[in-house]
Amino acid sequence: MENIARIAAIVLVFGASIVIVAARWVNAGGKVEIHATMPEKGGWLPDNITTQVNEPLNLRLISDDVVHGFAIGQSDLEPVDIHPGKPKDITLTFDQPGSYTFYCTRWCGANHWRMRGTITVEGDTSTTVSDEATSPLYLDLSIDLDAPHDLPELNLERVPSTELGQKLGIDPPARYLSREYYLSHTPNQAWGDLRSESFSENLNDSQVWELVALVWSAATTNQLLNVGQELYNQNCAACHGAQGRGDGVFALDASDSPELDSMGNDAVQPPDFNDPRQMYGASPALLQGKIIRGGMGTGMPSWGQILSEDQSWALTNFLWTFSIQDHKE
Ligand code: HEC
Ligand SMILES: [Cu+2]
Repeated sequence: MENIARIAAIVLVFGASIVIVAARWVNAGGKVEIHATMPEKGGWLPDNITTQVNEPLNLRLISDDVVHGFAIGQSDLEPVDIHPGKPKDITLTFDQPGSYTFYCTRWCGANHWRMRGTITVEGDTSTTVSDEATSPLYLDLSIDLDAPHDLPELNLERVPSTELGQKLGIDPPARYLSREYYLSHTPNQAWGDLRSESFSENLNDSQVWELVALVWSAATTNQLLNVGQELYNQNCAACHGAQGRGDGVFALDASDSPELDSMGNDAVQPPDFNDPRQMYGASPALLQGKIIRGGMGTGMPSWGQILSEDQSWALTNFLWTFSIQDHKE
C-alpha cells in the first residue's frame, strides 16, 4: 500500500534470574541499554542512538517505573511492552538509512506522548530507493495552521446524515467526488458550491447539507474508517475523548494537573469534534496538517514521525464520523 519501513526484529524476554549474567555479557557485546521512565522523570535514556544500515542494533529495554511500550514510527515493527523488572532484549536491523522516531505505546501518564527518541541510521544514501519526500498538502495549499480556523455560522437544523443524502436521489457531479475536491474544501465551502447548483434548486438548506454528507462519505470507505478508529482509540482518545468531545482523561487543564504545567503545556482544551461549527470550517487538508505537524504549544502532539501518510488520512477521514451521521455504516 505504501512505503512503510520494514525492520527486521528479534525480541527476547529475559527471566529475572538471568538478567545479571546477561547484563555483563551485554556490556562486552555492544548492546545499548535504553531506560524508560515517565516523561516527568526523564522519558527514554538515552533518547538518541546512532547505528549503521544493515547492521544489527542490539537494544536492552528496561523500565524503571511503570509499564511502557517501545515502537518505531512509520514501521511495521510490533510494539514491545516493557515491564518493570523484566528487561527485554531486541535486535533491530534497518535496511534504509534515515532518522527513525521511537516512542512509547503505553499511556503511562499525562505526558506519555512526549516519550520519543531518535535512532539515526547511517549508511550510503545513494543506494536508497528515493523517498520522494512529498511536501504535506497543507503547505501546497498554503494553509496557515497557526491561524484560528474558520468557525462559520451554519444554518443547520439537524446533523447532516449520509443516509438522508442517499434518499435525495441526486448523484453529485464527478467534480465533487474527486479526491482533490474533498481534501481541499471545507464542508461549509462544499455547501456553498452545492447550494448554487441548478440540481439543488428544489432542495431546502438542510437537504443541501445532506448532499455535503454524501460527498464526504464518498471520499472514504468503511475499511479506512476502521483503521482510523483503531488509531484514534490508541493515540487520540486519551485527550480527545472516546466520543471526540474533548473530554479524555488527559485533557485536564493545567491548574488541575501540575505535571502538565511543569512540561510547559498551555491548558488548551481539545475541541469538540461533534460540533459542526468547529468542524465544518476545516478542510481535510487542514485537519491532517494539524495531526502531522501538531503542537502549536497547546499540547496537541505532532504525529508526522509516527504515523504513515496513509494512516494520517485514515484518521482524518475518521474524525468526520463525529459530526456527520451515518458516515460509517
Ligand atoms: C496530549 C493530548 C492530545 C493528544 C494525545 C491528541 N491531541 Fe489533538 N489536540 C489536543 C489539543 C489540546 C488540541 C487543541 C489545540 C490545538 O488545536 O492545537 C488538539 C487539536 C487537534 C486538532 C485540530 C482541530 C481543529 O479544528 O483545528 C486535530 C485535527 C486533532 N487534535 C487530532 C488529533 C488526532 C488525530 C490525535 C491522535 C493521533 C490527537 N489529536 C491526539 C490534544 C491532543
Ligand atoms: Cu509511556
